[in-house]
Amino acid sequence: MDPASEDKNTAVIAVGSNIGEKVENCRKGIAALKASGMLELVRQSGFYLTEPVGYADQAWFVNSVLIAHTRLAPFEMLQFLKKMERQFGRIDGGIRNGPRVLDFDIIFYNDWVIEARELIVPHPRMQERGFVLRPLCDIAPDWVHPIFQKSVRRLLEDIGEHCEECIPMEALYN
Ligand code: PH2
Ligand code: MG
Ligand code: MG
Repeated sequence: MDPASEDKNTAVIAVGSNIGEKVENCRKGIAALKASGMLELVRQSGFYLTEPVGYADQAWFVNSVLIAHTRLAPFEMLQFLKKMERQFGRIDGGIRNGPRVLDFDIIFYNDWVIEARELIVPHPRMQERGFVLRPLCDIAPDWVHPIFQKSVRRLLEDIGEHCEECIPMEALYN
């Protein structure tokens, strides 16, 4: 094994915005993650325009998913991502599932299962969310959910018809 990869973890992070210049917010947020040097971006999905889930009376979201290598431990990564959200004007609290300038959620962290008050990994609702599974299936269809023991592709198939609208943004300009 490459000795340099020994303490390297692989995380999946979901990115979302539904306030203001949504694509720009996501792009700048992702650029800030890169610039921090705390994460090394391995892959990024395209952007999707997605119907709001959980709280319907709000604007559609722009969503994307990233795969990153990091030496941050899960809780360090959570604190770091929250700090980045605040830098983009995100205020703690607010409506649950409500509008946000920038949202970073940890979806997977290696194949670890974490069930703490502050952090649950895999993300406890990712298996219901097309806005996570659709973009993730584009970049890591074979990633296996460590609890359900199903691939991302399979989880996406399982939600089938019960998926909110997720429109690849390239499709809007063709
Ligand atoms: N995020 C939520 C709640 N609902 N819906 C979509 N389409 N995309 C999101 O990123 C999203 C959501 C809570 O963070
Ligand atoms: Mg979220
Ligand atoms: Mg969040």
